[in-house]
Amino acid sequence: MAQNAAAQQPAAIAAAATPIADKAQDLAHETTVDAGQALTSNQGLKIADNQNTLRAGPRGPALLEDQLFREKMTAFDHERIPERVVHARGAAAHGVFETYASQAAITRAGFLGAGGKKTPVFVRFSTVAGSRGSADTARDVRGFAVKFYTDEGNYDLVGNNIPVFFIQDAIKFPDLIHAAKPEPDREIPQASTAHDTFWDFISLVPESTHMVMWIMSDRALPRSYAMMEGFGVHSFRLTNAQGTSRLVKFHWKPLKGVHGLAWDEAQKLAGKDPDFHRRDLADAIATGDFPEWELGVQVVEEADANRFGFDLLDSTKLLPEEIVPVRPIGKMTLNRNPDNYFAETEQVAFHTGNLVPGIDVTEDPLLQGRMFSYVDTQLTRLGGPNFHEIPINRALAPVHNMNRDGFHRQTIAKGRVNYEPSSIDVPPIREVPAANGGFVTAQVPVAGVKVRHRSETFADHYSQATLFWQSQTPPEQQHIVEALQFELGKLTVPAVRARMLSNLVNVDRELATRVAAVLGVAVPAASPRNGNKRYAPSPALSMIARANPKSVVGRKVAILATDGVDGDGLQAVKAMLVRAGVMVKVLAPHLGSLWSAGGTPVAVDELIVTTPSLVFDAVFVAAGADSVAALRASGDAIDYVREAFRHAKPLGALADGAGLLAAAGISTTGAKVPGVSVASQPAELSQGFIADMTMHRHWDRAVKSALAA
Ligand code: HDD
Repeated sequence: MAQNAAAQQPAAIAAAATPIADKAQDLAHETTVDAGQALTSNQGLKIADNQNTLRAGPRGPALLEDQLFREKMTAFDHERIPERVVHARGAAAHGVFETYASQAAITRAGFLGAGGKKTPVFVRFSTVAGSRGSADTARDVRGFAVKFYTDEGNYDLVGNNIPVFFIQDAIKFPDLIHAAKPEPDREIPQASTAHDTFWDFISLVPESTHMVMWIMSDRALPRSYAMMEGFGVHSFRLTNAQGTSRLVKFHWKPLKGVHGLAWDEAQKLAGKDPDFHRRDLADAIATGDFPEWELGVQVVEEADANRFGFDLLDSTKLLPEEIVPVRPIGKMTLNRNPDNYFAETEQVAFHTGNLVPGIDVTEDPLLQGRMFSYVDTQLTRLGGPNFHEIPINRALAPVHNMNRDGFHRQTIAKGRVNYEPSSIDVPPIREVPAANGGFVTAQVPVAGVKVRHRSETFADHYSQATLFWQSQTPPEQQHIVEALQFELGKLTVPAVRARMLSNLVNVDRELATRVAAVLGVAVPAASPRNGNKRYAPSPALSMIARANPKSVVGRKVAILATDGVDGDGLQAVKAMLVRAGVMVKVLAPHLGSLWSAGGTPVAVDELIVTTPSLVFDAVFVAAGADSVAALRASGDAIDYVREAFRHAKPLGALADGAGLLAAAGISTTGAKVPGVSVASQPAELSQGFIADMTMHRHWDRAVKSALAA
């Protein structure tokens, strides 16, 4: 008997060792479709009455024995789990990562080992400071966390949309987050850094200055998750089959280019459509406009960790792409929306320690602290140590070990042996040598005396902040200045404002002078600063210099019209835009259909008052004398185009539609205003309105002087 069992086991193990290729298929076992089914209790009991509690007579008190009421109410009372202590608000999607060509020369990671190799992924984007119900468009860093379900186990790249971080050592993380989150006495403000405690902390921690420049830029106001870069932030390690390890920085480059919102727009969106980014992501995927990124690497020899004038173990520094180029190694496509927000997006758990053979961590003191926090936090959030069994977290690679029991255990591990080594089960559960795919830590020498001490190589806190400022185009610099004026203008403690200006002077005197101009404070003298490395400006750090002015696919356009519209003209404009891949909506003062000067009625998609210009990328005014006259007389329509103009969006009109732009004070004659175009026929759109849309925004408009909105 015993011999028989032993003979059968290798086949069983071989079958179990085959990874499932597809996460959707894996999750399918867990999904349930309730529609049309009989209503039951959790035990499968069919329920006859879901309207009335059990009570003593029709007007009598409820009875404690009502197990159906109690089960339902208990489930409801415990529906919520603690939100993430940071990154609480997020949205996610499934997708696939495809490797371009084998990276075996630099890493033995199997999912990077062959051209065309596809790996399922789940990606969660998030804001950091706001709570779960806060607005998507808060000025904040965005989380960019990717879980690769590889054949060798789950690999998590838990990054942000900004390549550097506020602090150098994880021991400061709780302080940073306490300072950034709402102030503890009144829990105000929600999802905003514009308050005393945040800037108090920042002003006392000069290493945060570089990151502050990034969050004051439009990087902190992405137009779409699909239009953000992503960064692994830290230096990680890649190790190849020969055991050679190198340092690597990971980059995600969006194929839609990198674009931002206007600050005024972001604030208004927080009220009008707080779900702006999650809606945009879900809609894009539902309509087949799949967000895509290339994964790129900057690879550096271990010996060069300090060669660039800063320490590659310091997460407040970036490695300029002009010094070490980013080499694309694969493409990620997000192509499927989650079926259930809670089960997938809320319960997904990322961890910097979810590594695969060939990818490892470095001694970066920020990353080292993260290696503890991510599992620890899930114990409270997901209620115990078995969160790896939750379907969205479950590896596609087979899982066999001696971890047992604990709250909410799902797996039923057969047999008596829950330890190793053992001789009772034949063959026993076994370790796997590196040569056969086992994980081994990168063999790098470390030595030292135990100290609480920061390396001198981490001491230069300003040179890269200066690099960032000097790499921005004039409109981007103006946005940084305005953001700092706004944030520091909100402070109630003057000493904090003054201290921040002392930091800014160390970045750039002109920056500090422009910020100080509206704050009513003198520009302080620069204080002695550690390090003064001079970098050549890096165009890669500018969103505008690196804009991707090719495609308008997925952009959203509002066409304004009302009764008396030139229907044929409107349909021709719409057809041209749709052919270019644009999503078009007709907006009018009333729903239903518009009578058309040309005969065919035009269907209305949305009301002008319910769907603000904020949720569109560009606005177009249809032709037709009666339609234009009515819109010119409408304050809502005039505000609509003014607001779009103020937010630097492309504006277009067909023929006499230009009358609405003129009524809003936008010049359509004489010298061309950037991003404003009038077509006499629909065919002219490709050279005018659509060409203007490729630029996404026309930040070079003299916005405030041209139009006091
Ligand atoms: Fe973190 C969540 C990214 C520093 C501790 N972090 C979290 C998420 C992202 C990041 C994207 C959300 C994951 C999700 O969608 O579920 N964190 C970063 C980056 C950092 C960083 C790019 C610096 C380079 N984090 C950091 C430090 C610590 C943490 C220094 C603590 C030592 N982070 C956490 C956490 C969270 C988290 C408390 C909260 C929820 C979670 O982990 O699952 O463990």
